[in-house]
Amino acid sequence: MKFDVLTVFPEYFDILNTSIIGKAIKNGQFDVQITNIRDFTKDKHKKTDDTPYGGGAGMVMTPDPIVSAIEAVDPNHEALRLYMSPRGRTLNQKTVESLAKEQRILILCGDYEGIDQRAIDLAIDEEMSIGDYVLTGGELPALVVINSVARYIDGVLGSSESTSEESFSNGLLEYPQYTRPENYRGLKVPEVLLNGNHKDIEAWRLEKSLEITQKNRPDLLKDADLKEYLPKKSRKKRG
Ligand code: 4H6
Repeated sequence: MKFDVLTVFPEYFDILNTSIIGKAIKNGQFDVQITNIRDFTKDKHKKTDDTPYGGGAGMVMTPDPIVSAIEAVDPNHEALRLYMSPRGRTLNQKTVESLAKEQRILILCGDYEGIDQRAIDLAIDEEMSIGDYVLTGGELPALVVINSVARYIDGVLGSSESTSEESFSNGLLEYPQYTRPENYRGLKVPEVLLNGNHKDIEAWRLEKSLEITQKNRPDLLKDADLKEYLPKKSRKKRG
C-alpha cells in the first residue's frame, strides 16, 4: 500500500516516523510519501494562496501548484485521489476497509479557507470528511485516514490483535476490558471474567456491548449484526 500526501505543512507528518506505523513503513509493507505543494509554485514568492473571487474572509489555495503537484506524483492517475474536506462523505469503518484494498491512495490536504474548486474538478476523485466538525486544515484528517487504513496492513497490529473482534465489526460498541490487578482501589474485575467459562464470558460481553451501544449510539442497534450470537443450529434459518 502506497500513500502520497500533498500539503503545505509537511511537518504534520513527522509523527509517522515515531509511531507504530513507522515500523510498517520500515518493514516495507507501507509507504507514505509527503509532497510539499509549495515546491510546485512557479513564482519567486512561492505563493500558494490568494483572495477569494466574490469577496469574503481569508485566502483560497490557488489551483496550479496543487494540480501540478498531483500530476507530478500520480501522472497516470493510478491512485485513488482523496481531498479531505468538511463537505466530503463521512469516513466510517466500512470505508476504511474498502480503502485498505486500494494499491495507491493520494490525499490532498486543504488549508486556509480551502482550495479553488477547479483543482477539485480537475484532479480529485472523492471528497472525504472525518466527521462533522471544522479544523484549520486537512492534515489531521489525512493522518486519521492513514492510521485507520494502516491497521489493516499485515504487521501493523500484533498477532493477538485483530480488526475482526473490535468495535464496529459486529456493528456494536466494544465491551469493557480489564487487566491486573483484580482489585483496584476497591473496584473489582467482574467475576465472570475470572472463572474461564467462555460461554458465560461471551454472553456477558454481548450484554455489555448492547448496554453501551444503547446508551451512547442507539442509532447503531438497528443495523447491528448479531447472527454470531444465535445458537449455532438456528443461525441459518433466522439468517
Ligand atoms: C477543505 C475546505 C477536513 C478543507 C475547507 C478539513 C475538517 C475536515 C478545509 C477547509 C478541514 C473534516 C479550512 C474550512 C479552514 C474551515 C480544512 N476541516 N477549512 N471534517 N479543514 O474532515 O476553515
